[in-house]
Amino acid sequence: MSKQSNAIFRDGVTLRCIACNYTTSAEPWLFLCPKCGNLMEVVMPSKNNFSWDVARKRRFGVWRYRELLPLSNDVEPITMGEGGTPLISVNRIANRGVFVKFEGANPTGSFKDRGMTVGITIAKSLGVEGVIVASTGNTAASAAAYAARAGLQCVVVLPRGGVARGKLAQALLHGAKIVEVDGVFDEALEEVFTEVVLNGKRDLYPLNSYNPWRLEGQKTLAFEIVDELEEPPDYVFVPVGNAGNISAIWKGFKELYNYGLINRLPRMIGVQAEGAAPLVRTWALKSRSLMAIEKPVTIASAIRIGKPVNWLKALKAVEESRGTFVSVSDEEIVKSMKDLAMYEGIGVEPASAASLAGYRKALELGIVDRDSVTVLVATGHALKDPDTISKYFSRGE
Ligand code: AN7
Repeated sequence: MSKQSNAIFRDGVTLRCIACNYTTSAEPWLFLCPKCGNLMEVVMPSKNNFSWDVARKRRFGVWRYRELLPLSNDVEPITMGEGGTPLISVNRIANRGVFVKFEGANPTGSFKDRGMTVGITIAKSLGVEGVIVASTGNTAASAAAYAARAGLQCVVVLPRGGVARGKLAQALLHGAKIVEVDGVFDEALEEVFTEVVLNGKRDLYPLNSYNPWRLEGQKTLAFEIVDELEEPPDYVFVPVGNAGNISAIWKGFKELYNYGLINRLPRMIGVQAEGAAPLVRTWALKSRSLMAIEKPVTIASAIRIGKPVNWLKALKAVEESRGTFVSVSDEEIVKSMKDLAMYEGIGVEPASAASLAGYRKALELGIVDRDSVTVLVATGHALKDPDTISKYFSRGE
């Protein structure tokens, strides 16, 4: 290792188990609790000198919130100006007060860049040869690009035939080594997890979302929403696959609240596709173990995931925020994708349209009301998945 790992992190940052609360020092390679085997989360110091006024003089994006991130100030980030995405009002398809946070505007076209700038910065400081991820596509595209920028190798493990064409093209373009697995994403993740986490291989740093450090970058999505609206919204709708993002966004809001930077919290609504809805099932049955889906099916390939690794984090996020999980059909996803595109000019990939579809479902079910301030997180760009567009959209006459 080229550097003492504790020099990477801000003083006072620790890791805590999400199940048994076992707490230990900040450590880049600790992903599972040594006591009970559950996932770890990053705990920020109890005091923070972050100020909106100081931060707002910096470029809008992930690193604007530097004091709220766990990396020490003298670590030089590997960055492409990720984050700083537009919050777009969608008054033609919804009431005033409903906004789309368009994550397709990130450097590689998805929210994954927020986490990758932090994850790759850590990998670079560790002096490893490269990084490895299992992915439904966007994590692979993002890891490949940021690894290239950092001069690191990148290995991506993908479900064969399960990755949208634009994402696969990005992984190729940035020179990642592509390994395909026969099976769904869950099997690809299992493979990486066994190799790196359980067998303790340390030449490649794993950047899937069981890595709590990567999720720290993704919590900035909450900071940006508050930064722009100047207060928290009532509801945040997030498409859920491996469930890292909804957990990270909630963590961001909670930290702002704990530091006294906001005085109330939004409700988090997780949206899954009907054929890939393990968390909707687990939530509905009030189960304390995951109701996994063996063969997840949906056109939204990004969230075609049956065993979300962050399931417990996400359940806790939704429970603490007094939110809920809803499922939407592929037809509802396509309809929402069309409406965003044709009435608002916002081009998203299918998984991202799940937020709007979920919002419509929640209105129908009386979970939200039309006049609430609501943010729909549109996680990835339309160009990620050109084949779905060709299949469902006809040429205008
Ligand atoms: C567009 O790239 O899991 O619930 O391997 O690409 O944090 O998993 C992608 C996930 C939503 C779900 N929207 O986020 C991967 C991967 C888009 C995505 C999600 C993904 P999580």
